[in-house]
Amino acid sequence: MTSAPLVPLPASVIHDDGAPFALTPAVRITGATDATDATGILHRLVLTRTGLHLAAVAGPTTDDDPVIELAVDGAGPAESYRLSVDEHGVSIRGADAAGMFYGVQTLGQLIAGSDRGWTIPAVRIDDAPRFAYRGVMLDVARHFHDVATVTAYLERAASLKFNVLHLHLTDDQGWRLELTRRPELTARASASAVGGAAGGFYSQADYRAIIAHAAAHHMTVVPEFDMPGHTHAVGLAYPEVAAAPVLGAGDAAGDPQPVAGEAYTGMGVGFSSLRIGESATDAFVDDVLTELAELTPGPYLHFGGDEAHGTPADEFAAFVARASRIVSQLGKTPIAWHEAGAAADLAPGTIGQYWGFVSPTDGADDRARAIVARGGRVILSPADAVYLDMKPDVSSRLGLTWANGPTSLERAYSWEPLDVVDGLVESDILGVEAPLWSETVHDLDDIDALAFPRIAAAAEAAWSPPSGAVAARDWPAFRERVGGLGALWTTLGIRFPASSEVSWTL
Ligand code: TNX
Repeated sequence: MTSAPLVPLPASVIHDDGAPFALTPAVRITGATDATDATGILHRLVLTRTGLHLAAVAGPTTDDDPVIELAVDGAGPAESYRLSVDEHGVSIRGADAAGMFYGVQTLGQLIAGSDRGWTIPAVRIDDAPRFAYRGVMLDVARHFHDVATVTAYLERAASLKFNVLHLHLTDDQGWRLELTRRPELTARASASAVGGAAGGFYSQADYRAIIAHAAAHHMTVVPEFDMPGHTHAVGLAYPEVAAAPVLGAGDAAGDPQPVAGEAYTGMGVGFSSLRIGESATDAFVDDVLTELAELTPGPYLHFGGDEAHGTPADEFAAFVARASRIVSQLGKTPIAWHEAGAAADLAPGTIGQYWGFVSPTDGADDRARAIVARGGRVILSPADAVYLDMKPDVSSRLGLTWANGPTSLERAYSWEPLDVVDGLVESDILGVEAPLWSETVHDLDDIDALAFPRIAAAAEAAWSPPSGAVAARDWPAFRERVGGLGALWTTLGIRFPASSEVSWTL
């Protein structure tokens, strides 16, 4: 076996010459009680992939029972695991529960079908993530995506070792989270979406269900209320806090013009703003951020800050400084899009999410460096590499093209996090996140069609050692490894497009 279809590529993979492990109905899963969750996840993964029901046994087994042994042993860095396979057995040892979960995902990618049945190649893997923050973002504002769609997407992401689900919960087209302090937001501003599609919102119970499902897959939910721009919908509920639309500021050609107090169904950006410096607006911002902090167990709150072309620069700076301080005072770490780096008074430690290009333009890199200078770190989402809503090729029915698109799989893969913003060192980079904006995305099939296979390239940037640092961490080997995942993705129900950049083994 030359290269197993492992994505993201582990830190160390050693293929042994020995015979593979045979996955038969006789195989038992054994594990300490701290591996109980992983036992269930492994059981389901093997069942889905092979149809085999492996029994789990709590205690020791007889010597000749073939076993997959799971253990959480506290050794090694957070989220790391070691996996070894020979013809007699499989062992997965996680440093912690997350590491155990990732070891199980890797094992799922190693299962191979042949005419002699299901096997797992003899291998020794020692693996740990490069970055602590490995995110995917789903825009549930332009089109609403229900709980089932969100949980399906987060499971797909978790299987590629992502550990953050960023939910873009609000935008010009709709407000998607119920707040008891501001009930008019969902009562009056959630029913609309792009193109006149049905809107929707998450009840607080829905939001808790998403968070619980994410936690069971070792993912943290990072919620975003996008402010002070991208707030047209707020004006449908609380007109006193919304500025008049700035026509022509960023509306998309051919789109309907935004009208204050009416639902916006176009795809334009940059025309809306909160009224900065008014006490009604301050009270609104305090309320929504306070309740969001109460509802969110994770450490981060994202307050937006992008494309506020309708907000005067001094007011923008004052707004993001104040919003970042409120989030800090609520005990959370603020995250904002990189434009917030323009504010001299940004709360120290605010995280900046860079969405400029791999080769920065328009000072986007200056904003990112300013955030680092204030003690913050950077999440890299270079739009011309990891924006999953860019068309994968010119003929794609779905997707946009503004970020140097179409974005091929090769381009999505061929960038190095340390090379984007000059002057940043490894420890300045919190991680990598792949956003999926949903102007053209209606349902899970559309999500799969745009996210796959490029999400695998983002996973590798977030998890694996730097490009070229280890064998097989390069484009030719990646294409081959991704191609080998076709069978697993198919059995998991992922409707990925058969990108012609990859030769798929199905
Ligand atoms: C830019 S990137 C946006 C979004 C759009 C996206 C479409 C960023 C922070 N804002 O408002 O949905 O482009 O690709």
